[in-house]
Amino acid sequence: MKLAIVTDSTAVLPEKIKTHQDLFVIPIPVILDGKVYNEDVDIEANEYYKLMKKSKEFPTTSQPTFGETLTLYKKLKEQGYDTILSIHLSSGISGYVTNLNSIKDSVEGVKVIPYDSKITSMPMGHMVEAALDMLDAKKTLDEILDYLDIIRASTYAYLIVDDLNNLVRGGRLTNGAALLGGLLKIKPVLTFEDGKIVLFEKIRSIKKALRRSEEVIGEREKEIERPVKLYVIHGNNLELAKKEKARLEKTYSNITVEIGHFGPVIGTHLGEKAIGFAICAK
Ligand code: MYR
Repeated sequence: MKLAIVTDSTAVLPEKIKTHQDLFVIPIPVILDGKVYNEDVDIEANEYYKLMKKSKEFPTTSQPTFGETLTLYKKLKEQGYDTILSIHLSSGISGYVTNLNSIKDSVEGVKVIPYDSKITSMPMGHMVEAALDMLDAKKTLDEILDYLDIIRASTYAYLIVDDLNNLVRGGRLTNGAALLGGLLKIKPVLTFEDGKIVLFEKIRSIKKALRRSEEVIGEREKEIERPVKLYVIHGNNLELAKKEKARLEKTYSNITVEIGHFGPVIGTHLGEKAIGFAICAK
């Protein structure tokens, strides 16, 4: 088997794997004032948040086209790959990974396995890293998939957004319409449930929402019963992310916290200043 790992640009990848020879990243487009930018190819987070502030229209995202995806898969066949594990953002927030099922048999002689990470961002980056580490350790495809399932089943994320408007308007908050009017001004903690973003708890201040997220992370850490990865992820809010990292490392002194940022695609849906906490098995 010659296995390629494909992911999309919403994965936050550890530096050490970015140049791995068997890793390929498909960019997700963001559309701002009528202009299409491919994430991490045409635009990166810092510039995007500046443009977003000035934009006249509400920004949106779209899925990579079948054409682009097939072009990549065919290129991988030409490079000698016979198996492609395509690890992507949750089917609960984008139709992309589900849609891949309709093209997975289009490249003759290549087995394509679309894998729904049920999450995105740093925990998805960790899944990609784990898959590559196992590939390097000559593990079988089934062993890799089994391990990805373990990480996926142990992944929890909690989000606090500065303004719920982006999530509700972009349609990524399940039952979001029901919250309109009532919750837009408060700071609820959101979570992922079966890959979808849902309300976790209604909380009225950012401070309380942060303290509640820190607490619930500790509860999840006990449940996971394995060494964990813990992430603080921010949308142009590095100072807050650093404070949260320090607080978490003080409270859970056995865990190292990694900081990352939400890129343009996730930034479009969470808005600027969002902060996320994610925990999963190592
Ligand atoms: C598409 O338009 O289908 C592609 C991109 C959809 C991205 C939706 C992002 C929602 C916010 C996710 C927050 C993740 C925090 C860990």
